[in-house]
Order: sequence, then C-alpha cells, then structure tokens
Amino acid sequence: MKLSYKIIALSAATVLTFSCKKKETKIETPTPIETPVETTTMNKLGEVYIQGANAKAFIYTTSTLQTGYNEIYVALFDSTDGSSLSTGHFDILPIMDMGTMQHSSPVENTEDTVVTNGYFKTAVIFSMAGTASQWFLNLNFHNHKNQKFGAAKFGVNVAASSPSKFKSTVVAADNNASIFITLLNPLKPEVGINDFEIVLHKKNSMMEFLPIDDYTVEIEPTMPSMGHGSPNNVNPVITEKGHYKGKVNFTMSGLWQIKIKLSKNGTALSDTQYFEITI
Ligand SMILES: [Cu+2]
Repeated sequence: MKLSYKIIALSAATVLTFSCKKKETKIETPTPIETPVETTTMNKLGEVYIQGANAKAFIYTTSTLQTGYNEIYVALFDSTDGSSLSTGHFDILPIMDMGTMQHSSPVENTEDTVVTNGYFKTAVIFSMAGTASQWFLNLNFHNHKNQKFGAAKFGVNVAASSPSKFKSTVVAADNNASIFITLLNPLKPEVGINDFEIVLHKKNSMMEFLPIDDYTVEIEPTMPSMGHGSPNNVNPVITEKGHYKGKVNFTMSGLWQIKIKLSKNGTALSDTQYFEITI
C-alpha cells in the first residue's frame, strides 16, 4: 500500500516536472495563503509547493537543524483557496546528495493521517552536517481533500551538533552492522536525576535505517576531571521504535561523559561510544 503510493507520488512528480518545463510561462502567482499560527517555540525553515497535490507546505522545527534528532512540523494548505489541509498521508524522506552517491538518514514519520494542532509531525536524525544543496527533504503528500498525490524537494542546512548528539559505530558481533546512536534527552541537563533517552538505528541500506528494539543498553556516566561516576542511574529500556529511556544522575556541575554499552542476548557489541554533557 505505502510503497505503491510512493511510486505513484514519484511518477506524478516526474510527469509534472516535464509538463512544468513545457508551459513555464503559465505558472501563475499563487493565491495568498493563510499562514499557520506562529509560535515562539517554532523555527520556520521555509515553504514549498507540493506540486500534484495542490498543496503548499510550511516547514518548521523546534530549533535549527543539526546532526542528531530533529523534530519537523509541516502545515499544509490548499494552493488554490488557501484553506488548511487537515487530513492526508504525509511523509518525509531525507536525502543527502554527495555527487557520486546519495544516502538517506533515519526518519520517524507518523502513521496518523490527521494533523495535530495544525501540523503533520515527523522527526529526522541527520547523520552528518551539510548545506541545502546536499541535504534535502523529499515531501510526499496524498491530499485526502482532492485525492491527489504530490511530491516536493526542499533543501535544508544541517549544522554539526556540538558536543555531538549523534554517534555511529560498527558492531562486529552483530554482522558488522552500522549502528546509529542518537541522544534525545536530557535536553536541559541539570544537577540531579535527569531523564535519559537515546534512539538506536541499524543501517539496512543507504536508504533504509531500521529502529533497533532488541538491544540491551547500559549507561556509565563519569566526570573525567574528577575520576568519579554517580549512583542511582537507571539503564535505558526500549519503549517504542528504537527509543530507550532511563535516568542519569549528575551529582555536580561540570563536564560529564556518558558511555553507552550495547549488548544483544548477553553478547557485548559496543562500549566505545559516549556522549558529553556539560552542566
Ligand atoms: Cu492517503
């Protein structure tokens, strides 16, 4: 179902690319479109027409895009009458074009066909930094109002997170799989017990990254300058779609390193990756 829809959307976009080139002069000034409610917590990335679906997309994030986990919110509007489109199938496929090759990155598209608070929500885990000529988002939309499919390409700048919130490692004991480890929480670390959350993905191909649900995760926070760790940490456990949640205890302010130990069915896989957090 989903695959066939993507193929239809892709071929619709291809056909439109050709037809648009033929009658370039016929492109009309778009009808003014009502903009979604601006919020102080959202950062507008831009807007793009989703040709074929008669829709215009307004794209937002909660902060600027960086390597690691990024929530992306898209408000969709009818490109002729400007009305808000609240139902449909919307998804994003991130692509990095490196010239000689292309690859994707892990993405979390919602299965919901109805918008929440006016936005279709997705999340992209960017695996590397890049410019808008390299990273782009393929937006696919099945507009349930007019039953049309459409696709658009939207370039985005992705900065390197510092300190890095994204790590990758190859695990020999799991068929040399490339594993992506992404830090989600704590977003606002403070002294004391903090929520801790990472997401694990396995690279299945250049275009497909699958959430890992069957690993065991242990965390080991240490303060390298003081040579001590902390008590009362809770190892993260799987919640859903590769997300593992636990607790981390920072007993004092300063630089902490949180080592991530991965194992599967009792076999150690990786214990070299760590995230740095300064409080
Ligand atoms: Cu649909």
